[in-house]
Amino acid sequence: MHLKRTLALITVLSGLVIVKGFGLHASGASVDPHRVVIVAKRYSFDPGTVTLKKGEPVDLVLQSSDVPHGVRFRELNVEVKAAKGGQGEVQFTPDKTGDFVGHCSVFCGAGHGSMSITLHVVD
Ligand SMILES: [Cu+2]
Repeated sequence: MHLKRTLALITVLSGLVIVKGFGLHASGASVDPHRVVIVAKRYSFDPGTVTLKKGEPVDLVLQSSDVPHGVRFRELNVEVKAAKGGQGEVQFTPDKTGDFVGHCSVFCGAGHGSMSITLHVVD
């Protein structure tokens, strides 16, 4: 009996979440992905932490202010590279919450190994 009731409640609640999700998309002011610009320079990314929403498309722009750099989030299967003084762009939609550490994916010198950035993906 209790299990049945719990299941019914879960069904109702997940229905609400789905409706709410559609509502948000339908009423969204913009369909453009959220644009996030990250500046890379020896040996850091600015900003060092970026907060994203799970399920929300993002346009990640990497700009280099010196030598070529890249950033790779292995767990999210996302990578973007920027040429010397240039920029690169990648679109993706985070599909899980958590903290994902990205590392520079183009060797850029002595401090290359310590170049990292954290993506904070929230619900
Ligand atoms: Cu590097």
